[in-house]
Amino acid sequence: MNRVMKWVIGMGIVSIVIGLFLLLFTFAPGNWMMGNSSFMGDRNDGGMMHGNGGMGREGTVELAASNEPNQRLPIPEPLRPDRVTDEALYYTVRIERGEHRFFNQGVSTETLGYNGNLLGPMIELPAGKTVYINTINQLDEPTSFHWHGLVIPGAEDGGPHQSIAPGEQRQVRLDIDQEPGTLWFHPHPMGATAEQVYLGLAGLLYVTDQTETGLPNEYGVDDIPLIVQDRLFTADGQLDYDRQMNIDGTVGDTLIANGAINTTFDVTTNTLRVRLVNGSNARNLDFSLSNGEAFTQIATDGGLLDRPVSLETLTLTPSERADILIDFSDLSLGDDLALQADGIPFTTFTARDHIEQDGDWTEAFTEAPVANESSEADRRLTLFGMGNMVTIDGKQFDPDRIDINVRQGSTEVWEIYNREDMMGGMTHPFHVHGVQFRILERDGKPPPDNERGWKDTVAVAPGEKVNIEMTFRETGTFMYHCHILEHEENGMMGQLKVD
Ligand SMILES: [Cu+2]
Repeated sequence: MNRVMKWVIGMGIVSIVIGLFLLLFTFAPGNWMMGNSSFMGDRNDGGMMHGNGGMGREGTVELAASNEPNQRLPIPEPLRPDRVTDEALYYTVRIERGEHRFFNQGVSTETLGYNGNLLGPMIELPAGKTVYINTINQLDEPTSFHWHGLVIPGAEDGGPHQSIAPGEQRQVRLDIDQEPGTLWFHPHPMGATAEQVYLGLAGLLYVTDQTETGLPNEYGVDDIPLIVQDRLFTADGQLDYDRQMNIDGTVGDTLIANGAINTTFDVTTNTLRVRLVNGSNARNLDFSLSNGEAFTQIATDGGLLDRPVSLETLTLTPSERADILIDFSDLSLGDDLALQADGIPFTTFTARDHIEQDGDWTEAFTEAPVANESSEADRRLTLFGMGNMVTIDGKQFDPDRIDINVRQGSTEVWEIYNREDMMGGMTHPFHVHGVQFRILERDGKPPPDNERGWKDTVAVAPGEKVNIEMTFRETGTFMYHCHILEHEENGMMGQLKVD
């Protein structure tokens, strides 16, 4: 063997050793952090979740299938009004500490909830009515009640300026005047939003009206909500926000639907309407059916789409919603079909009956589509950064600074630009309080068909420019921010004042 050959073989061996070492180094922490989500080594030691740099960010913790036994999907109870008059409904919502059993065996998890241990009731808000909600804070820390997606004055909006001290209560007045849709409510206090949501605070708001659309609308039967969230549990089954927190968005390996793991639902009709809410702190969720078949999206954040859209995959970023219809008419009785997020099934539907529903839901979409016509931007906003260094227009949130002033009744087009950083950047779900908007353009092109409806949150990918158009009907101070809750907390938020 000549020297050249020896050198080649030698270098080959060295490369293999280095390669093996790199492989081990790359995958060992991954395996250590993945695995099965039901009982759960404590995978957080060593600070792997903190400051994960450019390493995939939201992908730091992968979703994993859970081997928890199946359980029935909890359906949040509709909240009974304390009182109803011809013009008004009166509700009471209290925030309280609780305990919830996520796991078949083992411990209770310490949680937060609205009128209960976890999540909250479904609050019906009939269009045209005034709704008074007595909000009570039974925690030992400040909170607020933010009505996400409602078009209401800034003073009722429940942003960081409407903090409620421990033991205090406050009545809000909500005049409901917008399209029927699936909205939600959650806390929004300075510095504690992400943790309070993570521990369980999220509830449903259904704006309703009397229009007969033919769409499935029997709550809990052929029309069900699905608040989908990812969570990471400690070895003793707790949600420990301080340890699990990630400055670029806290993510988990376990999917919960309406607060439960591996849920099942019996379908007794041909068509099931599912109102999806991505209630995660930070994770984008790609929804699909386990049989690969298409489903039909009929609504966006704030109301029905102009036209129903057939999709095999639907991505929702944190706080985005979508109503979808799933067709069970081709399934045999007893057949299962699972809804999955990022390929991980989390709710299994079983065809139990094939009852034909009344009405023809396609008639809900007979109106002419609203033109999402492009027009010149009135303002340009730039989202930038990651971790603690997230900014909008180079600034971090200051509660004493108004960033944008607009006139009541004015209509504006905002261009939202997500400027890439050296690592490429990440998608920011951009949310504006107190309005519903239309997406006019994505990078100069019309939005996809399933975004042609009312929106209050829009995903903006790295490098992308999205134009949205909105009319400011209500006065007051409103937030606009990234709905990755940790980015919001880190200052990726501005204030808009409408006079
Ligand atoms: Cu963000």
